[in-house]
Amino acid sequence: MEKKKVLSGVQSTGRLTLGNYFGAINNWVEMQEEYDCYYMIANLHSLTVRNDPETLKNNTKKIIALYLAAGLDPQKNTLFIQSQVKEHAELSWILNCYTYMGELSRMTQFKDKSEKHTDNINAGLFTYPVLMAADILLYQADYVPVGVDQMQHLEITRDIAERFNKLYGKTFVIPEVYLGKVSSKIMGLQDPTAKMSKSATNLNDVIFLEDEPDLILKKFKKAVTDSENKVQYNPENKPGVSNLMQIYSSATGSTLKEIEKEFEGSGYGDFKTKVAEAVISKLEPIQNKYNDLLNNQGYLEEIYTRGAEKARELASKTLKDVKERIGIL
Ligand code: ATP
Ligand code: LTN
Repeated sequence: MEKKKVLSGVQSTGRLTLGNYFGAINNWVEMQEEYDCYYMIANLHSLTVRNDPETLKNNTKKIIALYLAAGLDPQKNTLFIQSQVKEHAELSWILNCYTYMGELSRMTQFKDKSEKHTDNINAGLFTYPVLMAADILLYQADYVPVGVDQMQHLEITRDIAERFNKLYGKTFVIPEVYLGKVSSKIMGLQDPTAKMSKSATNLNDVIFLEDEPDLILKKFKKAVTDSENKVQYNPENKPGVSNLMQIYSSATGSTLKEIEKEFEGSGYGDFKTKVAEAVISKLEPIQNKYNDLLNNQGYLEEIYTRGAEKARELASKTLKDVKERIGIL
């Protein structure tokens, strides 16, 4: 039987965080045996905020290196850069004409980002979910592994696909969101009520995947908790500790119940050190491999060039079908 298809991606804006890793990339690694996976770097999506061109180029390559370092096998997965498969931009235009202003203006990411970048509320920021829908629908993806913050974008993708299918007959597979077991949302260390975000202004709020062990330990030591000194999962009343438990669970594989047991009677100081140590040992091999890969740019280029060729085979087929159905010569 043909394997089910999976597509996902991360933007190449800024440095990747522990949230990106536990919320997205780590789950992808688990899917590579069972599914036919396409993982891209959403560099066109990155243009919705201002970037320095050289930095954007470097970030794009860094993410490919990180995909490989995290354990994505280039033989088993198609790893590619969004801009190198022209069909994304082309389908995105077409789908724009099947998407309503009303539904786009309900997107919380658009509202958040336009509040953050008041000097640059560009049209791309508004139509961002349509490009994301094109990314997914081009590959007829059955599953899309993302963090919970992207669920709304998945919903609109499904709505667009269903609308199109109703008008022209079954063209697109209707994709489903695929959430990881625990860490579909890692919160900030300083503000555990908001997601850990690479664009955070307080650097102590975020663990970057490139952070050195000493810095990781320091950031965890400073993490906001509460005055109870009791390691117990209760996201509503104890958001800081609950978030640290989630992180520990992702790093070690222990369940939340097991963690409560493990730290029964011990204070937050000890717990925070253990969380930091678990994260450091999870990241260390990845960081080593990542640094090696960055020194081998030729290899990276080979991977993403081959990936784009493979991705184009499927993307061009879908786009051709779409054009025929709507009467575009
Ligand atoms: P920003 O924080 O600037 O909005 P982002 O990190 O959310 O950016 P992407 O890099 O495109 O944006 O996200 C890539 C993937 O990482 C998505 O699947 C997203 O859901 C996931 N992700 C990002 N932050 C977190 C988090 N704190 N917890 C869980 N998953 C996350
Ligand atoms: N918007 C996503 C990144 C992204 C994506 C995609 C995720 C762009 N295209 C297609 C899954 C499928 C985000 O995580 N911020």
